[in-house]
Amino acid sequence: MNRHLRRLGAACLLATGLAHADGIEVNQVGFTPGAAKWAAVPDTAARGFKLVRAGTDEVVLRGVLGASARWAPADRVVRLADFSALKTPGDYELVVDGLPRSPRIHIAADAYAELSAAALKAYYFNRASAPLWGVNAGRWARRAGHADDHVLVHASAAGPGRPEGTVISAPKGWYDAGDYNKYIVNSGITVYTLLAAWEHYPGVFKAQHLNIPETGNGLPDVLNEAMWNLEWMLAMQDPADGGVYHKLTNKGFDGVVMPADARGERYVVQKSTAAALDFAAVMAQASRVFAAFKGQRPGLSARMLSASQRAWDWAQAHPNEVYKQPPDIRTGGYGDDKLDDEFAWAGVELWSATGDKRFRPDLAKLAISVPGWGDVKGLAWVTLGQHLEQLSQNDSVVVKARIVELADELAANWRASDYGVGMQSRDYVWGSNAVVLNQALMLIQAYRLQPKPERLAAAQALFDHVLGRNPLGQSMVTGFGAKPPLHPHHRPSEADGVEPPVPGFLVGGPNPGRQDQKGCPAYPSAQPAMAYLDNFCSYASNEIAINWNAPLVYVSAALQALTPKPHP
Ligand code: 9MR
Ligand code: 9MR
Repeated sequence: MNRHLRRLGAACLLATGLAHADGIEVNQVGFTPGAAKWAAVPDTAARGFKLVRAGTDEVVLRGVLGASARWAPADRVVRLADFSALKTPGDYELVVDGLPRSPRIHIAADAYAELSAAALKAYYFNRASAPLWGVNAGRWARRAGHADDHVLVHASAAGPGRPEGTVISAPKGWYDAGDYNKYIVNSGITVYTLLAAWEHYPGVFKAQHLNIPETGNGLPDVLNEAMWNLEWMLAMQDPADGGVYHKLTNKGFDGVVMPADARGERYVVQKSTAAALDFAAVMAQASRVFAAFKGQRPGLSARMLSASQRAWDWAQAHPNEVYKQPPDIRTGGYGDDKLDDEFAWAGVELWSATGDKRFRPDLAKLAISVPGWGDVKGLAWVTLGQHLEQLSQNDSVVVKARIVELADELAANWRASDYGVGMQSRDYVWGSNAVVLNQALMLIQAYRLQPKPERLAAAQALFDHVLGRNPLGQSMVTGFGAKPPLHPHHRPSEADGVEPPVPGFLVGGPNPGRQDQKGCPAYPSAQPAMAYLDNFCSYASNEIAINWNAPLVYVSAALQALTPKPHP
């Protein structure tokens, strides 16, 4: 395109307010050799496509484009190119006459090793209460923020043993997101997903060395990193009654400063039923996981199990303490008034850890769904599916059937999608990229029980969606792909004076809700799958968050471990 035409293009874009994604869209990080592989091609008169060795005209594969079809979530006409037949490791480009070449397509046996390690290291970068040293953090080294050893008990959390203003200590943990607060509810699903990844794919994580301060101490780094948050969570339980504070927070959000320069007073706020149950679930799961490391961590597993049971007992006695934001607190709510899923999840984890039937929910009455921070019943099914040996024959039939029922629905969405991605318009909500990956996570659960190839293919398609096969042609992970996010709503990335953002973070993604800061520029498109803005001001589409990164860790490890190796 000459400069004149390019300007004209820009003018059209301004005039119509529409983004013209005129490129070929493809996963920009790569594929394992045996993976299903697609690219999306803008509507074109061409019939065929070619794969060439990157930077050359050497053709390695030819194929025919799928029919033109309009994909509703973006209201765009596209054609699909299936190049799954290309299984030889290397770097390629997809070529269609009349269109610019695709971004580089990388095929390698270890295609996701680096991504999965970076997605986990992102948690290290979000640690509270510790300096990030140059040897571990490179150019993103920074001073410690938030010691959290002088935290005030807020009026909403006061009780006889700890009246308002009592000073407690609850250091460590991860900052939740682009803000510097720490929330138990969101920690629940996050730690669960990381520990599940470890339980399901130990081989991937044993091979991983994150270069964090604990690396080499005899624990795998995924557990070292999870411990950073688990230690904080343990300190959020009131020893007097077993109740768990909903969050540790400032009164309002900090300015755009580095952690060390954020000096607001810190509070623990209201004990809630959701916090107690999410805590109980994760501590029971962690006690199971750390039981295998009694040598390295004597007493830890038992301590976690007893903390879990005390939180469970508190929740039984306080079954409806819904979080209500006090008037002087303005940070994230994570409020949830539907608690049966939390009860079921905590019950399943405690039952799995102890074998005690009194914890077990009635499986016949427990529905299944794609998990999120406020809907955790899917996590109960993940644990049940992983521990079929603990179940009766009849119950294990129920568990398999329920997981397969959800996966079949997700696979059907994928089959029916003209873009080859099972997301529906309604799925593009605040944090949609995590909806994408949690859908993939649930498809993978069914694949683990019954390895039908279409389940893995549908999961791969969802994974591709956040790595570049989307109508924005955008990788949604900082530091990865040809066009990654550059301005995430992440205070350290914005305030550190380092050009690239901290790597390994999944941004929230397209969200037509547009609940952004006032004055944030218009999005390039209002279409659900395109309502995204790579700007710091757009926390509704471009923030990062611990619960969103966790399925990125899980799915990248799973696809790395599960994708069958092609026959030579
Ligand atoms: O940084 C905050 C982010 O973590 C939240 O998701 C978001 C919505 O609650 O709010 C952000 O903080 C903004 C605040 O709400 C209003 N003033 C500007 C803040 C961002 O710079
Ligand atoms: O992920 C949360 C999303 O589901 C909610 O719609 C949104 C508004 O309540 O809040 C999101 O969580 C934010 C939290 O409240 C504060 N830290 C940043 C989180 C991600 O934006």
